[in-house]
Amino acid sequence: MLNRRGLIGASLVGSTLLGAKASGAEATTKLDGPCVISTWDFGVAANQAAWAVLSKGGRALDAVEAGARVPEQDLKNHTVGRAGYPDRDGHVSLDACIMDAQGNCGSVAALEHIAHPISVARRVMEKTPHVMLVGAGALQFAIEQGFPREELLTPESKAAWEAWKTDAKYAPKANIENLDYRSTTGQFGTPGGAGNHDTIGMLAIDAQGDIAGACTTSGMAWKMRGRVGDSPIIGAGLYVDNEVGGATSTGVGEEVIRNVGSFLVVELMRQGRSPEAACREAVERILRKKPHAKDFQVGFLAVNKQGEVGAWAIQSGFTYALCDGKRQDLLLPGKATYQVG
Ligand code: SD4
Repeated sequence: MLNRRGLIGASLVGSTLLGAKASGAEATTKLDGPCVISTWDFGVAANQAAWAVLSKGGRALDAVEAGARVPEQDLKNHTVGRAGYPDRDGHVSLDACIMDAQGNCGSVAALEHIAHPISVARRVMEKTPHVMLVGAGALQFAIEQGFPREELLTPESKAAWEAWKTDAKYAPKANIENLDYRSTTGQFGTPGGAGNHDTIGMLAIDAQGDIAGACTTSGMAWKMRGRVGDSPIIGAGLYVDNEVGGATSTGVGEEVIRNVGSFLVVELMRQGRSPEAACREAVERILRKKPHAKDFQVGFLAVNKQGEVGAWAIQSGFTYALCDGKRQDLLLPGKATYQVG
């Protein structure tokens, strides 16, 4: 079980356990062999589900799908998948994408009534000539594929929405992923808040050295109906290039889309930057264009072909989970341009 001490402890042992090497101010965490990384505290449990696939010699693609399904079905997680906070009209609408080592990808956006959008995204990739299906068409496809149609708005999420409607302000709150998750799981006793966004981005390397990624979210709570964030956009919320590595993002998706963030991180790694340096440059590109974005949160997480991992966020508070054959429960704080709190 993780606790605040566990987080700090993990960050200290992580470097030796996983072999950090210092290069200037930068430290690189390297994972060995098959491995999986993902965003936020709830990434630990998701990684373990992915590890169950990877440790048996399974494919990275199967691993990231299995991993992403964990927060999708976690009723305490507002909001990836079921139990996600709704849009301002009370509709839970989900975004997800998946990408494999061959450059195949699939995506769904503004999908309602289906608890596992990541699996629908995979079907889009494997069963259609398209990359992306949205809204009513995505729902129709999911039902044709045999996914059950469900009511995803839980009583708890409905109550949060009713409470939000009293002042109905749309104000994304930095790090709500952890604040809210920790308050509902009781892990940290950190005060929760009117939760408003939450995403898992996951990247895995399998025993063949192939990389795959997945990203799934209910997006920003209280968003406008029809709003789509970065998470289902290939190149924004997720990108994988099997020659180079993969990247994923979390936070205010509009800022990530404007900069095609995950593609940028992968291209910077291709040019020789470490995962951390690439994530940092992608964050700083957002800030250079829009200095007031410092009040938002955006975090990038990346792994290169050698298993080196790095992350960077606008604000402190971002965390990411790592898992390989040596350790399956590591959680590290993301470095950030601005320290808050
Ligand atoms: C979005 N990027 O819909 C997502 C939200 C998110 O952590 O990542 N929250 O904009």
